Amino acid sequence: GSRRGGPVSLLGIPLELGAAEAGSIMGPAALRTAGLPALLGAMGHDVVDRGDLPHPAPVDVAMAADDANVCRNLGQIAAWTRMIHDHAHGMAREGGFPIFLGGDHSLSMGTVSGIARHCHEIGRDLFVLWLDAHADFNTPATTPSGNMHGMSVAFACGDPSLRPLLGDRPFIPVKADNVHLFGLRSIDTWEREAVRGCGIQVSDMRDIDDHGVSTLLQRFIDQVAAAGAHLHVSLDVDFLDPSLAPGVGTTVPGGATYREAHLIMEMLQESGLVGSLDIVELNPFLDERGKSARLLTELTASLFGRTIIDRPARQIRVA
Ligand code: EXY
Ligand code: MN
Ligand code: MN
Ligand code: MN
Repeated sequence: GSRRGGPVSLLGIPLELGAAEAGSIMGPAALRTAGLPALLGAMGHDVVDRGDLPHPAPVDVAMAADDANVCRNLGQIAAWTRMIHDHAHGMAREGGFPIFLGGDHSLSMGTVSGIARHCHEIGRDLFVLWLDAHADFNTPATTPSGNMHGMSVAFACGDPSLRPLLGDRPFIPVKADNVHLFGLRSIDTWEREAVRGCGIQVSDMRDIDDHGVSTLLQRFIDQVAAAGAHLHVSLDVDFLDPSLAPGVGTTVPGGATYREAHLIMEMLQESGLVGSLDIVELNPFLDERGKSARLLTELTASLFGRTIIDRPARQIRVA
């Protein structure tokens, strides 16, 4: 059946400048080739594909020189961030369900800040589920690489050194307590210290092995439900095990299984709380015969209600 409250709105973001390796510029095209828009349409959703954002000219960024010098492609990433922020904010305001087709994970600086701005305007809390092998919590002071896709969560949570990326746009930080890093298994030394001190929620792979995705995710869903909040999901391809999804430049062994990933999507669907989605880091140049793009399409279908057989609605427990 069709979702209430406006169409599913797809926006391609062909960005690769935040990553070390080229190729995620082709991500949006691969997700369309894998049939993502057509599948959602066939499931009865009203789908609008807005095409791809154009490549913006770099902008000046009023960042401390020491910080600016370590950020690779800073002027271009800032231009993308501002443009993406404007689109995400506008799409959220229009209603409907935005899906951002990446593109590397630096694009989430724009999507999360744009959604956060809209949530702030309507007085609604925002929670973020970050499905990723990495924490993406580096700052210019901690990054070992200078790659800005490793800084998106730090930016979204309000790191002051990254704030100038957004220029004169109103910046509404996401509360660290409302962010859940799920699937973590690679973190840098100084990044780990920053994550420890800030209140962000973490389910690393050890937690997932000990407790299972169902228990851990249900706890978070209950928090979002109790807050009556908007839930934004940011799905990095490297969350998945590399054997399932080799099409990403930053594979880390020991990732989520096929069944864990589907269960997460089905639980999120049943929660009815997800309002926006990033699908990021797909690198078709590294993929094997479209395998990763196809899996992401299947997972998106699960998030939008495809099940093996109809299931009774899960009782949403409000804490
Ligand atoms: N933590 C590493 C860095 O900051 O360079 C690797 C970041 C990879 C980020 C990928 C997209 O999730
Ligand atoms: Mn990431
Ligand atoms: Mn990652
Ligand atoms: Mn399924």
